[in-house]
Amino acid sequence: MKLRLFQGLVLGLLLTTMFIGCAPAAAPAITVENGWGRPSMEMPTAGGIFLLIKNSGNAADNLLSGSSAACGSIELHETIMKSDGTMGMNLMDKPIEIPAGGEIELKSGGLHIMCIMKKDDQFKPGATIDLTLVFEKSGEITIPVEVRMK
Ligand SMILES: [Cu+2]
Repeated sequence: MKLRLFQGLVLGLLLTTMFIGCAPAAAPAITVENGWGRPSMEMPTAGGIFLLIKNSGNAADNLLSGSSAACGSIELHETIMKSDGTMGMNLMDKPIEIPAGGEIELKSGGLHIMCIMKKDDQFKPGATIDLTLVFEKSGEITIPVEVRMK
């Protein structure tokens, strides 16, 4: 009887150890691809930046903000239909969520990044600029952004 109890304790301890050892903490795994930018037709001092964010991890992450030496500031925008039927854009009032195991495409006519007060000597077709994105959990990720007209 005593041996049985001991064996049970050892087995329980072993299983507990295995469980803790095998359960990875939930975390996002973010990669950013296909970054490119285009000078804005409507706003001479701005440029649009488009890219694909993938999350192969098992927890969501949020894109909070960004920065680039080629821009005075970086804003997260969404494209909206205005009440008069024309398209416009809004500054996002919340972060862009990248779901676990999912991806978010920032594209012309949808969610996108705006380079505000672009530096014309850097943000010009043919140039490649560095863009740093700031994620809530993954921290800073810097990618190259090729500037072109289309
Ligand atoms: Cu915009």
